[in-house]
Amino acid sequence: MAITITAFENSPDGGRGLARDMRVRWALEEVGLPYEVRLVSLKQMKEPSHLALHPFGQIPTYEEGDLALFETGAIVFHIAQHHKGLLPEDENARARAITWMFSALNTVEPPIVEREQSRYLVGDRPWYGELLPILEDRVRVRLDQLANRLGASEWLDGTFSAADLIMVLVLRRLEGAGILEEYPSLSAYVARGEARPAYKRAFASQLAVANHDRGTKDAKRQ
Ligand code: GTB
Repeated sequence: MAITITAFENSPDGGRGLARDMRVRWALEEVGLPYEVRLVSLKQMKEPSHLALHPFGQIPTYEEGDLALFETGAIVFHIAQHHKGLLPEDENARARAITWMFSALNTVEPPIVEREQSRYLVGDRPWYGELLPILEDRVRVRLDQLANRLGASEWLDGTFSAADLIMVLVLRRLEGAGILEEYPSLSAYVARGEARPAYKRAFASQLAVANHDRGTKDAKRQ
């Protein structure tokens, strides 16, 4: 069944793999499923046809036959449930991997996004200089705990799983913050994820959108 996902027409990160469609692209690449990408503008995301797919007017969405999904956690889980390679076969190991998926999304990601968003939301307030270190310390609390649990292991629980895929991309959201670098084991964990061939294919396909866009703009300027 053909799969179509949506992604930013103009990703604010210039295609550096930080937008959440990267999670879906990477999962599809890991299990070897081909997919189409429909690019949408910020305006189109708020129009009825996109809102019918995504009630919150965001990307990514996932269409497969008459099934339409939103929320990257659910999409990656759906892919992992139906194709080998992203969740262990053993029932308990599978349940633990799913637990880690939820913890990446519900426990580790929120303080990271809170810190990042604070600059856009209140970066111009006189007290922002006091708030930022507080938010950064909230991130460090989670990274300390995660690094303790990961120890010298390669992946969160045995072999690579959908949980690592999501956790690696959640940690990548710290790019430029100068915090992840305080945790050599977590930096190495992210690097291991980025070294996977499926990650590289997903990253290249997201970057190609931005490069194509730049090429088109350059051609128009000439
Ligand atoms: N919980 C949802 C999920 O996991 O699917 C969240 C989806 C979401 O946040 N989508 C964002 C979106 O559509 C794009 S990924 N935003 C537009 C809107 O809400 O109107 C968030 C994102 C965007 C850009 C960067 N970047 O450029 O670095 C990183 C992450």
